[in-house]
Order: sequence, then structure tokens, then C-alpha cells
Amino acid sequence: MAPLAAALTSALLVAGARQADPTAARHVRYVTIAPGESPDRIVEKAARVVPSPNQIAWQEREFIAFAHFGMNTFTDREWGDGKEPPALFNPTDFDARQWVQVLKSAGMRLLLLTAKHHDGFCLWPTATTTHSVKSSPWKGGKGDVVAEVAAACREAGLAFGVYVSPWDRHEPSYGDSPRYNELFRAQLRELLTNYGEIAEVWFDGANGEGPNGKRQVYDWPSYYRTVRELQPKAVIFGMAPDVRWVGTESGYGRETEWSVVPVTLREGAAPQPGSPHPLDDAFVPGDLTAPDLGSREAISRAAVLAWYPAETDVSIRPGWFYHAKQDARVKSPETLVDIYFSSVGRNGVLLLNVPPDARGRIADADIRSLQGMRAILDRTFSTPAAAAAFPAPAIQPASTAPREIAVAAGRRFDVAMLQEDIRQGQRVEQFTLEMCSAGACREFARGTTIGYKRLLRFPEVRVDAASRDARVRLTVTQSRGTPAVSALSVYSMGPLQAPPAAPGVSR
Ligand code: FUL
Repeated sequence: MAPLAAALTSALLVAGARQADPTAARHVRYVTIAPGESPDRIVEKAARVVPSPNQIAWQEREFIAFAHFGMNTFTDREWGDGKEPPALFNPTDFDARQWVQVLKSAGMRLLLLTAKHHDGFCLWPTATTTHSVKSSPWKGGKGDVVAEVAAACREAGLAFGVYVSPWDRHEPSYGDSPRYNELFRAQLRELLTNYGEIAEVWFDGANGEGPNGKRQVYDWPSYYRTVRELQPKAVIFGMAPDVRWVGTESGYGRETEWSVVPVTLREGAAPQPGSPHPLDDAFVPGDLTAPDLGSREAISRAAVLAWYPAETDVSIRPGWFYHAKQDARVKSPETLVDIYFSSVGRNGVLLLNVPPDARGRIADADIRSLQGMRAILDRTFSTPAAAAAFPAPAIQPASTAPREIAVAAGRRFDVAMLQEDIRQGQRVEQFTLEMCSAGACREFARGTTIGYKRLLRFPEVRVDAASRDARVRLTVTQSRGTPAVSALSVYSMGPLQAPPAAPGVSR
């Protein structure tokens, strides 16, 4: 670690003398690995990969909402087959402001709406097909769900995003690849032009084409180009190089979650270092569901490493769409808190689905759970038992020395929050937390990766009422170069009821 730390520090100093941003020379969006490069060199390169400004804005939202709403809400299904008559779509009491009010008070910062699910029914009056709200009885065919939700978000200061399923079971041109690609781009163009700022575009990987089904070859780079051109601040999720699926729909991310992971490029294609989106033309959407994506072992086989962080999607109910029969199976506040710790607290963004019902409103059971979750989180995080923020190493070289924060006598805590300054990359591989007092230290928790945020729970630690010098000590025991830990705090939450096993999605 020492030679690399020295190299980084001197690079920062040299670069700092030359230009305003002292980190620019060392920080890159991706690295390529030549055959035969040593494991140490690969680790050193991985430590230099950092997020784009769009990825930073996405990560800092932490907790975001999904609203699965559409034809399936009215047919009581999870996947429609595209043969549903538009006449079925008819919310009786549609209220986008109610959605936004509920989700915002739960602490969510963006709302992603299923503008088109696999059944192909469009929630906006698209010019590309008649299979849309325009052909429905809702508001006499003059309604536009996307417009109403986008406006409600804007009004409340929530970011807005769209889920658009490339797989389309209704559209006749689907499978005639160039024709459908053009139609899909036209749909994107409408969504990305007519509804204000779009912060996230969600490209689902699900594709249920059977052996006799039509095979559509998606022109991903052309979809990315459309998004980049029309919404330069949006991140693209899933089948795209900005944000990856965490790999499960349970809400539980990996215990060790790296944001720097290997990505696959098309044979013969190269990244474009000068582009703000250097991987777009070469990126191949792949399966990133393996238990280990970013360890030293996993990156040792990579050809390209990129900043490709995890989004953890999960539904508050067993299904993604609303079904009245699942009203009693809404996840409890304690389960939601447990999920929060295992997603936001494991270097991910939590994307929690709260599906509006056939009235077009969020149901009471979901509201109650969200309020309960928020109350626990607020009670826990509003007042730390002890906290400190550390200066960014770009200003002051990072340190490998243990970090300590003082804790007052009599304090109790059972939660720790740690952050790395991801603008410097992700470097911490292992750390310990100890309680130190009267010349002795006792370990009370340990972990692996930190990344943007790490939350840990542990049996309550009590500081003696007579203690005068109690400190929480953080020691990074293994890292990729000099760690850049930016925050450490401890809180008191109290025991959570053991959450039941997460139920799967039934179709
Ligand atoms: C999956 C879809 O098939 C589900 O219906 C849901 O939209 C989920 C978020 O993504 O791939």
C-alpha cells in the first residue's frame, strides 16, 4: 500500500501545481487492462476509477421510488401479453400528487414511472401507436399519466424518471429489427422531449420471447445516443453502462459491493476516452448477477474496469403491480428498514416499488408501512451519538492512520455509518471499528467495502458514565491505495423485529 500511497500523493501534488483540479490527472472513468498486467498494477488502476457527475448525482439520491402502474393494474396480472383492450385502462380517482406526497414524505428523491411495460400499452398519448391512454376511456382519451406524474414531481421537487420496456408484446413491428428500433427511439424521443427533465431512464433486461417468438435485435448504442442528446443529465439503468442491476429483486445487496467492476466491450470496439460517455458505443449489456463482481480475484481477469454502481430494486409487495389480494402482504416497516440497511447501507441506491391501485392512488397499507419505516429511520439518524466528517484528500492528502471520534460519557449506540469520498474512487477493502477508552480498545464491528455509504448494525455499545476519553476508532486494515474515508458516525436504533424472509415476485 505504501508505494501506491506515495505515488498518489505526489501525483496529486504535481497535478495540483499544474491545474485547478488536482485530481484530474489521476482519476479516470474506466481503465483497460493489458494481458499479463500484474495483480498489483490492476488494483492500482482500479483505485483510480471514479464516477461521472451524473453517477454522483444518482448515488446521492440514495432512496428512490418505482411506480408500476399500467394495464396490469386493471387486469390483475404481472406481465400482460399485449392483447389487452385499451378500454380496460380506467383509473377511477387518479391522483399523481397523492403518489408524490406519499413517496416524498417517505424520503424518496426520484420517482420512476413505468411509461411502457412489456404489454406495450403507453401511458402517454404517443404518436407511434394507438395502443395508449388515447384509446382508453380515462379522461375521454385526453389523459396523459406521464404528464401528470412529471408535473406532480416537478411541483414537489422530486426528480422524475421513466421505465420504458424495450420488450414489447403488442407492437406489430417488434422483431422487424430496424423498424422496431426506429419506433422505440421515437417513443424515447417523445418521453425525453415533452416532459421536462428526466433524471433516469430504466432499460429492463426482461425478455420472454419464446423459441418461436420474434427475435428483436436491439440497437442499444442508438438508444443511448437518443438519451444523451435529449437528456444529458440522465443516467441509464440496466442494459446500459451507467447504473447496473444489483442482481436480485429481494432488496438485499451484496455484503461486499464494489462500484468498480469489469465490463464487456464488443469485439473490435474501443472506448472513446474523449467522450463524456466513453463506453456507450462499445458496451455490451451483460449478466452482472455473480456473487463476487469486484474483488481482487474478480478484477484480475478483467479487460476493462469501469465505475458501474448498483441499484437495488425491490417491491413493497410480492408483485410489481398492485393486486388487492396482496394488501395483507405489504412489507412491514421493520422489513423496509432492514432492506434500507442492506441496500443504501451496502453502497447501493434503493429503488423501492410502491404500485398505485386501480383508483390511481397509493393504498393505505403501503402508506402505513412507509410512514413506519420513515419514523424508525428519522428516530435513528436525526441525532448521532457521535459524528465526524473528514477533509477530502484532494485538499489534504489522505491518511492511513486510524480515524477517531470522541463519544460522550453515558452514550449508547448500535449503528455505524461510514462513507468514502467516491470522487476519489472506491478503495476500502476491510475495516474495523473499536471502542477505545482508558488505554484499551475493543472491536465491536468490522466490514469489507464502504463505497458511497456503509451502514452497520451491532449489539449495543455503552460508554461508561464515568468515561472521560471514549473514542470510536476506525482502522482500515486493507485498501487499494490510500483510503479516502469522508465520514463516520454512530447512532442508536434499538432492536428491530426480525424481518420475515423476502417473498419472491409471482407472475
Ligand atoms: C422486470 C420486469 O419483468 C418486471 O415486470 C418489473 O418491471 C421489474 C422491475 O423488472 O424485469
